[in-house]
Amino acid sequence: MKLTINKVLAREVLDSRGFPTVEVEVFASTSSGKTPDSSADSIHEFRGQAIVPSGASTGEGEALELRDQDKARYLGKGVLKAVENVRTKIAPSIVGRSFNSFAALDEVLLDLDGTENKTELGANAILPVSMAFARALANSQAKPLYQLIAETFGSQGQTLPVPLMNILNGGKHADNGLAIQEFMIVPVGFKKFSESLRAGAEVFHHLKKVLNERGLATGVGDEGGFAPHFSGEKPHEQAMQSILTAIKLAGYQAGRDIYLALDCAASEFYQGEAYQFEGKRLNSSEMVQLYSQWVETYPIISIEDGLAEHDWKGWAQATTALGGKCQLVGDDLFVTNPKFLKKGIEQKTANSILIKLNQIGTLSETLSTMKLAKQNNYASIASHRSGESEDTFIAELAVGTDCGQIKTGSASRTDRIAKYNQLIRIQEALGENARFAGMAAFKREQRSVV
Ligand code: 2PG
Ligand code: MG
Repeated sequence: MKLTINKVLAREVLDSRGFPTVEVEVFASTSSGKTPDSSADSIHEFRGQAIVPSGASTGEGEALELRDQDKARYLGKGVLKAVENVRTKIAPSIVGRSFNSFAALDEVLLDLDGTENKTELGANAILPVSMAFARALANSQAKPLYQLIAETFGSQGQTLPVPLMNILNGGKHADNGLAIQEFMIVPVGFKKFSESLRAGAEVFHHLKKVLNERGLATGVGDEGGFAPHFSGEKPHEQAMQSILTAIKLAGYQAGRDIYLALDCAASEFYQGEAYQFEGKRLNSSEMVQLYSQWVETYPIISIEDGLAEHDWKGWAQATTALGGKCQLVGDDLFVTNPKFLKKGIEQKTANSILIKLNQIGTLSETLSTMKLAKQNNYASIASHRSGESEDTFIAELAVGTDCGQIKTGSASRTDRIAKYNQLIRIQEALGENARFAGMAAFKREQRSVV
């Protein structure tokens, strides 16, 4: 059944860092509902709402995030131009029109923009419309969003993802001198999502005690993880050691129940063809050697952006050395864009991709990238941005595509917890059909190929 768009509202709201972002509401009705003689009551109007997130360590190839650059407002970060683009360019082109899928609406949005990187309208104008319409469509069909996504993607929509929980923050998300941006725990060895989440939260609380006892700060960074300033030698290993201690104190076994994962966001410390790391300048092979040592020493299951986005040679070395042992995730490298993912597949670079809707700009394109990943046995990880909101779209995306992994921050800050809580609700709604991805999500041979 087609859904006719009646009204599109857009407004500037704030993200989790207190900077502006765009919220959109779409109001639509089923075309059969509106007959000339129907009473007001029989017209079924459906609503969808969405807020776009915003990154700090962004990849160069990301779709454009349109900012006003007016220093008098929000330090230049206002999004009134993007809001205006929704109101005056997008809304007039879609209001009154009917669509039977979100792909059909997305096509119109893409045509309207007409540029490769959404530079005409801004991805932060296009994406919230795409997301909000998908929600309105799911509502009109009286089904949860994850189910609509599953039907479109051709999946079952019953897999609760393993959370990759960023409990120790560094890089651009903290001011603590750690080059590596994210130290995550990955509670895989559990039967249910809620048990995995519980383990992760317990480790987070124990980590607070571990840091407290060492006299280290326990304030949290952008993604809700602690951001302590480790002094002395090898601060990155101190970070991993502290997490291992917390896992033990929480009563879990590292390397069985819970693993570690890193997002190095290495483009951020790559300067003049070298990695500025713990006071040294390391070349790509030295960086790969360091990761190899770490993978031998620590139960690391996944490394994201271990090399900079333009260092494809370094990425190739890393994939040869570590690709068989560890999940290697391209974030800034692939920017959720099929063009870059194809290059990675052709060159056998990395073996997984981070999925961020706002890097590419529509739900349909996001699903195409995930499809390409699946067909080539690359794992997809549904991901938040460091600037988030109460919007829980990525929880629906993770379950809907059965991708098996979600990266959505630590066990604190409501912007992060909102996604976990939505997954708990979905787990309950799925009842006996709910599956937890567990270790299978990290095993190439166990991931089903489309
Ligand atoms: C990342 C993300 C999310 P940002 O690098 O993976 O954790 O950070 O949104 O700042 O790009
Ligand atoms: Mg990243």
